[in-house]
Amino acid sequence: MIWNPQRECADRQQMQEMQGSALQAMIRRIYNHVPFYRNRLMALGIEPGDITSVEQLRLLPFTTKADLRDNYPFGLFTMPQSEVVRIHASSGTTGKPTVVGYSRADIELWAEVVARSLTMAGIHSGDTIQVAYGYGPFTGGLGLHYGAEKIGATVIPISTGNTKKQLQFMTDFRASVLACTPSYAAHLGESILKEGISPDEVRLRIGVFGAEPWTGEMRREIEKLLRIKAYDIYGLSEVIGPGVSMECECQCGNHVFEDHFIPEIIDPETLEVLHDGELGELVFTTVSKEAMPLLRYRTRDLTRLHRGKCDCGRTLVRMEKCLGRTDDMLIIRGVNVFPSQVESVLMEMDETTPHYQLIVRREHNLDTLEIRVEVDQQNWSDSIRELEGIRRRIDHNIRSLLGISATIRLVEPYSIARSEGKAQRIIDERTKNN
Ligand code: DLL
Repeated sequence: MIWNPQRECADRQQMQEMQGSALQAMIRRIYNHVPFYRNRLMALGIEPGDITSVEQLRLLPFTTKADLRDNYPFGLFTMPQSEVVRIHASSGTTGKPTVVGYSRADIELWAEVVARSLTMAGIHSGDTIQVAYGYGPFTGGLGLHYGAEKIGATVIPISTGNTKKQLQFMTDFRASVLACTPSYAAHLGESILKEGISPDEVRLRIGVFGAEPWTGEMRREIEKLLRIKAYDIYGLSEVIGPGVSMECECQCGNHVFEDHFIPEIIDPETLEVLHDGELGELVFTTVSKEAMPLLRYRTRDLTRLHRGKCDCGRTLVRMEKCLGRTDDMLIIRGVNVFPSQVESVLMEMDETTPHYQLIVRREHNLDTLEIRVEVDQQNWSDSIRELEGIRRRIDHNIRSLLGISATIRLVEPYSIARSEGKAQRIIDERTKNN
């Protein structure tokens, strides 16, 4: 089933027309109500009436996370507080949080795109959805919640944490869908085994996982652990939250809800717009949000876009699974590496669990990498020779597949802290050393 076939299956020309007129209205809105944007546009000699088609998007200025910080907390809002019905915030690693405001129509739009997302994964009113994303300023919990209610599913708003209770609700209330981060899904999967719960008591059939990068190999690992089909949901608070893009049953990339969020891929250095199929930084323009629209917002996420009809019937542009964030790229002896590439190598191996950490240090101006890999219970042995064999194999695979050398450190089962939200996979000690 397709939630909104008129929008999700529109032909390219119809889509561009929709985008063009929505963009025009959005430019007028930010020009009239947000001094930051008015100044930017005026500096380029652009007036609202000048922008009539989506092709002109590339003439417009970018918005960055720094711009959001500079206008903290409400400087980019287009409306008075009396019309803003919700505020979310994402806690950055440094400094002030990023604040996002929603009008009543924005909340409705959000529920619509999450309803589309859930429907895309084959979820319907007969499902019971355990929402184990955090409820609070983080957009995961409430975002999934409203979308799940919109499709008429039964929601278990359990939020994150308290793994024992998660398992009790999952089995007693017969949850058929689990929504949480992939790392927490992996943890719940291993906890089911650890608690000795019979797989027949778990009725899950679908997982809706996102909020952090995860590889195809991790997907297979989680699917095996939970005996489900796992789908990728992508989003970011600045744009709306979860529901910016979602995988359909063909699983050939995430369909972007481009009637509301227009994606572009740019070269992060030259800022030039790249062609479909080229890897670069994902940029979004929100054309229908009211309270805090964003013009060409640089996400720092790296991916590629693909157009062309999908077997599911949707024509919405697809984005590949994110390779990582520009700020997470490591340069190990001249080779560019993303943590997700390391994850692919580790998850291909049978002896490891889905829990690992990368410790990055800088020595003599070069990044060095230590990989902490948790060995599973079955393969954790007292024999140094056996463990050394596993270590050597990981070392060999990392070297031959990624072309980098790293220090591999095996650690015992359950020794890496489990995350309930976004996993902290990278421990960056570079700033301390410099
Ligand atoms: O993580 C929103 C969300 C909640 C998405 C629940 C999906 C599910 P933020 O906290 O603002 O919002 O973080 C956004 O997380 O720029 C990506 O770097 C990363 N991210 C989100 N989804 C995915 C995904 C939420 N499916 C940032 N794959 C984004 C890879 C993802 N990275």
